[in-house]
Amino acid sequence: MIAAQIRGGADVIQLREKNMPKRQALVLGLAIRKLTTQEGILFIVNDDLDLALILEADGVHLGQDDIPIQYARPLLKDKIIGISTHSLDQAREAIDSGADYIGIGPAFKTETKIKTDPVVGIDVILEIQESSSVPVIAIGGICKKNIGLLVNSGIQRVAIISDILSSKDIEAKTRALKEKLGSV
Ligand code: TZP
Ligand code: MG
Repeated sequence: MIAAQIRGGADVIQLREKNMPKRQALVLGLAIRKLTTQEGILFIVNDDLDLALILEADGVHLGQDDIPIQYARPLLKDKIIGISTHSLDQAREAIDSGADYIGIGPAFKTETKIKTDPVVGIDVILEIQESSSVPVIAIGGICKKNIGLLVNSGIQRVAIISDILSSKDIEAKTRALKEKLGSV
């Protein structure tokens, strides 16, 4: 699945396995690291600082309930730390605290995350993108049908789970989404 996403044009792969035993995630992560290194694609580990370090990932992605960045930074050093945000205030705080990129969402309603925050308006995502010194990635419920709404508003980067992974042809779906996104 990951190889197909890379062939389709994914720029970054995130390992996000909330319910997988850590040993299994480690084995999966080793394979992803090997593939992403071969292909020259960034590899980010969600939630787990230890896995990110062991796997020599390019970085870690931390949510609002995960280890705060001030504790993660000394361990990750100059690797990438991304932070999930769900409002203008959280986005500003994440950027001020030294995040290398921020996720913002949910942009639309999503079934993927069990406990989701309220939908963040496209206008708020744009406002954050315009004032941000680091890349801003919209996430949540983004699919082939609605990505145009974001792109037409000027949103440049997205993270997508279910619309890609539920596709019969993962490579073609990733490519179609990437084409709609245009080059940034
Ligand atoms: N954070 C906000 S929404 C979300 C995360 C991790 C889930 C995104 O998944 P999908 O399937 O692309 O809506
Ligand atoms: Mg998390």
